[in-house]
Amino acid sequence: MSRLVVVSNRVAAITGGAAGSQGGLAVALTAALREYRGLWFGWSGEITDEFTGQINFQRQNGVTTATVDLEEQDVEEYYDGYANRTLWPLFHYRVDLAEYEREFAEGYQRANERFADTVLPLIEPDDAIWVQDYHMIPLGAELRKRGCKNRIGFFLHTPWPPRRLLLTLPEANELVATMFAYDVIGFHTDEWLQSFAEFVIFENGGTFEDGILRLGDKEIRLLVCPIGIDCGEFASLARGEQAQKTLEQMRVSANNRAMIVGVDRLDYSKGLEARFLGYERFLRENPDERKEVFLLQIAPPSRGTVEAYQDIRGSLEGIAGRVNGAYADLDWVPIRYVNHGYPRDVLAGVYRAARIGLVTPLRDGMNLVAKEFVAAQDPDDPGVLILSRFAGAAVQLKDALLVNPYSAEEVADAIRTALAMPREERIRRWKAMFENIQNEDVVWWRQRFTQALLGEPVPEPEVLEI
Ligand code: ADQ
Repeated sequence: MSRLVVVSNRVAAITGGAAGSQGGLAVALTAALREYRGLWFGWSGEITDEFTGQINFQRQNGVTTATVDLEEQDVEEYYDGYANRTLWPLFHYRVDLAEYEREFAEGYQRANERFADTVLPLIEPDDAIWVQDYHMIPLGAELRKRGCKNRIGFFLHTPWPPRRLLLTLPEANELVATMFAYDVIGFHTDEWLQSFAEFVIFENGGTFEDGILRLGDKEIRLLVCPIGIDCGEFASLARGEQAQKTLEQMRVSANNRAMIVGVDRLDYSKGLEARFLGYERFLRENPDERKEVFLLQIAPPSRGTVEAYQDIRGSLEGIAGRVNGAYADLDWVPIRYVNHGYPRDVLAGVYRAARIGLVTPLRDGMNLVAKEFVAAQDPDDPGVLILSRFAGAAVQLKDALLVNPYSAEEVADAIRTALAMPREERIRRWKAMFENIQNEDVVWWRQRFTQALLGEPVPEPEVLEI
């Protein structure tokens, strides 16, 4: 292979991997690109009056990025529209929130054609191409239409919904058919992979055996490839100076109370309303323990132009206000609700200061916060992870307290159990989870995918089912 070409909706700023600045995915892809002298292509995030296809190249820390501006209609229909109002809710089982508009589907197709036109001249015959996520599902097919013979892989960062749900999408079959252009398709869990295979076999025929989906003369490798974090880096971040400072601050402000922490983008898939209700139930049912705890929820707003995201913001403020109104005292507020992001080293300190990490998405492809929480703990006195069964991460992190996030009772019970958990049990559970996060880290993830993309044999991961 001469090079790796990564295509994704947005291209991360390549900062050279300085601790505290980059997210895990950016670190992972940057490292892969460095190893394979790569190119990273995507939308610049800028909007122009008319699409020109002009590429802006930048060379940073050994990686070349190539970005293109989009026109306003593309952003409205492709990004805000089909990606965030149609596919995101549908892929997270929220058919009630999914908006099915022909303009969105057309804009999505058009933007993908434009991406294909723009990136095609940059591709050399031996390059392997790695397309990322639900914004770009038809990109591989568009490249094939333009004569691209390279190996092309696709990785989905979200869940893949059951067939019955996916069929509510008017162009479900056409969209899925575009995926037959890929050589490899990767999912975080076997559950998402099986849903995809079932859809294809039911709707199109074909077989799925030994990781290979066969459709006529087409062969597509379906790969379980759970994303990890840079565990070593995050753990050392949590021991670093800034994290220690944050930890001390949190300890002082906690005033001997146990901190429960939640960190999520403000998104309906993350189960924040149900989480607040579960915590409220804990407060109601445990009057003696009430003032022994507080919940810190950090949730920076995202996708603010989409109505569902404005609604969830209002609703959460309502619940937090009600809970605080009902239970707060002169010296205690039960929910601290913070609406902005923090640098990763501060976040690491917050995780380490917490007695409980409360990670309860209603549906999540993986969920990296759960892994970061574990990586940041003090091995001698670790906090307890309460994790939704419906996050991809639950497959690997079986030693968390797994809960049904829809059940306020289960969430309340898990909080009580976590608070009472003896240190030996906390250590035992933490060790098992840390080991997994260390072994199946972000380097493992990208190597696994790139191996499959290059047609090399890839062993199945150890744990496949919950
Ligand atoms: P997301 O839905 O964004 O990712 P997640 O995996 O939890 O969810 O990653 C969020 C990242 O943002 C984490 O690294 C976290 O530290 C960071 N973050 C969140 N809130 C923050 C805050 N307040 N301040 C600073 N940083 C914050 C999508 C899928 C997931 C999948 C990932 C990767 O929805 O299921 O795990 O992609 O594939």
